[in-house]
Amino acid sequence: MDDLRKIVVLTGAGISAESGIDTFRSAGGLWEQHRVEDVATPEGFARDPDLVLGFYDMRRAALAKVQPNDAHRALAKLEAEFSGELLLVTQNVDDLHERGGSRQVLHMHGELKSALCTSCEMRSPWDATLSDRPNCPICQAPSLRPDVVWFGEMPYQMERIYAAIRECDLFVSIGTSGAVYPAAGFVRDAKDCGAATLELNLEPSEGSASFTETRHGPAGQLVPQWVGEVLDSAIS
Ligand code: BV8
Repeated sequence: MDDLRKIVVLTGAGISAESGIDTFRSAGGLWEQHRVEDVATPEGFARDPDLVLGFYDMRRAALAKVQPNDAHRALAKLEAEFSGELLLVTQNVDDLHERGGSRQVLHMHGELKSALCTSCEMRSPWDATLSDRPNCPICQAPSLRPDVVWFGEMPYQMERIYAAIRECDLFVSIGTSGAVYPAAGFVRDAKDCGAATLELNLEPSEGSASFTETRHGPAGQLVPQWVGEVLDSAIS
């Protein structure tokens, strides 16, 4: 852990699991309740917008009932106290990193608390429902959709993410199954650029073999422990 200067952290649904938010692929997870093709693709939205808007309204409303956990708070502590550069990239569309104290969060798959207008293509902070077809606050058209990246759509800020991965000393993946690209490929990109790679996950992911080190257990235990190691080694 010594002379760490640049860290990239990628999080997935597993970091929010202990807060009570369903992951995608665990038993009873989000995708078991809905077919991905029906609720997380542009085609599904075109086919049945009410189903999709209702799916995201339900998930947005559920945010009010959950709290960040020790893993979110530990990453906020790392951001506040690490003397080097940290980029926190999340695949999650929840706001638990921000509510856990992180100030810079890159939501590569968008956010539940943002609405995208398909008419003016502007984004607006959004805490309410969309299935009632409210007007876009900017152009007034009733054309708002969830500001999330569906399958087949380009994730956000990819250039910024790849630039940080190319430069980092350490890439850490937390709570993701490594099933969805391009995020699932970041570990190999990091290794190709000479970075050390660490997986913190409840169980081996699809990409575990690509990591230099893997630790398995709940993020609420593993992440505070790892952050403590990084900050202690920086002091010593
Ligand atoms: C794109 C937002 C191209 C919406 C999501 C081959 C190569 C490259 C791409 C593809 C390919 N084949 C198909 C594709 C395309 C596709 C893809 O990867 N498909 C997969 C199924 C193969 N990818 C895309 O479409 C992406 N776009 O490629 O665009 C392009 C190019 C040019 C121009 C235009 C487009 C876009 C993908 C984004 C989809 N949106 N989310 C929403 O949230 O509703 S995906 C969604 O699932 C998440 O965001 C996340 O990214 C993904 C995976 O979820 P995880 O976070 O990993 O959660 P999961 O449940 O799977 O795993 C949880 C893990 O946590 C588990 O391992 C578990 O063990 C662990 N865990 C549980 N509890 C705990 C824990 N760990 C620690 N502690 C605990 N307590």
